[in-house]
Amino acid sequence: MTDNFASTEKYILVAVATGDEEAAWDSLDELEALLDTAGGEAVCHVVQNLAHPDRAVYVGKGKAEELREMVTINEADGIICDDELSASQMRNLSELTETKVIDRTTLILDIFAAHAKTREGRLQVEIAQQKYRYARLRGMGEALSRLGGGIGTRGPGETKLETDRRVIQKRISVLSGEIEAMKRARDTARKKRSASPLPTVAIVGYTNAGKSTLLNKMTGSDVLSEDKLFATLDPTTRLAELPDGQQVLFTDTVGFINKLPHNLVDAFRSTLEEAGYADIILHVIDASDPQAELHRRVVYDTLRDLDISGRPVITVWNKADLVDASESFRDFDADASVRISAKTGQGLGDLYEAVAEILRENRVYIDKVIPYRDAAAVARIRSAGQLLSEEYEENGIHVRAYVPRSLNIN
Ligand SMILES: Nc1nc2c(ncn2[C@@H]2O[C@H](COP(=O)(O)OP(=O)(O)OP(=O)(O)O)[C@@H](O)[C@H]2O)c(=O)[nH]1
Ligand SMILES: [Mg+2]
Repeated sequence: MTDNFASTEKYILVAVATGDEEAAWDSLDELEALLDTAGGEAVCHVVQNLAHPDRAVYVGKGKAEELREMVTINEADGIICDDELSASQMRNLSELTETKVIDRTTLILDIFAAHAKTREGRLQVEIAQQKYRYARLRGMGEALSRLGGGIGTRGPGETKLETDRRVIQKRISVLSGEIEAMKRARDTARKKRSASPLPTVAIVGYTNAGKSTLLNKMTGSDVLSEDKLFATLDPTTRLAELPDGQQVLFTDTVGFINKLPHNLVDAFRSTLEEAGYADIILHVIDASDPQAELHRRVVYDTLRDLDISGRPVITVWNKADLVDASESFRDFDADASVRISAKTGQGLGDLYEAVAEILRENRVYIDKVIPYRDAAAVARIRSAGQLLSEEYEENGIHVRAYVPRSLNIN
């Protein structure tokens, strides 16, 4: 990702604490991880306590003055603020500090732009970027030209981000049309799949929790997993077999983060909707992260924003190899809770058992003779359910099995 730059860009990270100062420092650590993922480097963290962010400048004027000096002393390329800024805040802060100002949203969008691989992912990121720019171009003035190139100005693929509002508006409507068409195609594909349904499990969670590592461990695949934020953007589905022989489809999804830009939630709504159709949601949490409880809440809030509810949830406390065995982890909002290490494989048996148990509850027992002309139904039972016995009788195949309710074997 740093290929575009001759040298690493350096930034001063700034947050306004409106209550819990500790939380503001923690959030800056996360902002630094985001910047690191984007290929930049943080030179220092600054927190200002205010009743609320300054409407005109974000920080107080005096603090802006200090920041200007800090930029000079540290030879920083700019300032990154830990909230989403309005156009005028960005312009004013940029004028007062005489440097480039980026907000948390722009930084996240920049990472998404670099990590989007599929056509749909790229469209989704671009539409979020264009909407963000559209809402701000008019008020940004000088601040926009200060942005120049580098972090905060990169679009997905070859796309150059536009600076003309009319052009942007047209582009947004073209992109929306394409995304809508893809959504229709996906709906059709889902309907087809449900003719022979395997149970599906959606893996969700905070970014860097270990979702992709878990998918790889369970299904022997090699989805990119790394110690970077938002390594995964595009959903990947893989088949796994539970110890009882039941086949299940697992889908790895994009991670969530605190203060996830609304435009991004909206843009990814259609791919994340898939999770809403899953039989089970696996909510992966990095149990070794001191912020695990905050992450847990952010994930539930984001799922609610996406209207994903009413599915059974298994909370997966991951990275157990990094936490003390005596520590206890619970999630009273979940239907089940397991402790695992996706890295070592510890606890995977419990996870499979929890999945199998929920699937069993979703199951009906059948004991019937299926006419020979419907023999295809037996194949469906074999792949989607658990075939206990089959006997070839005069009138057909006598089957005893557990099948998903959705299979509709009559
Ligand atoms: N020690 C330890 N590290 C783990 C474990 N699971 C994942 N990791 C590490 O955590 C980092 C993030 O893992 P990923 O699987 O990429 O996380 P993700 O949830 O898919 O992250 P995004 O796709 O970026 O949202 C990687 O460096 C993994 O090696 C675990 O059980 N123990
Ligand atoms: Mg991932």
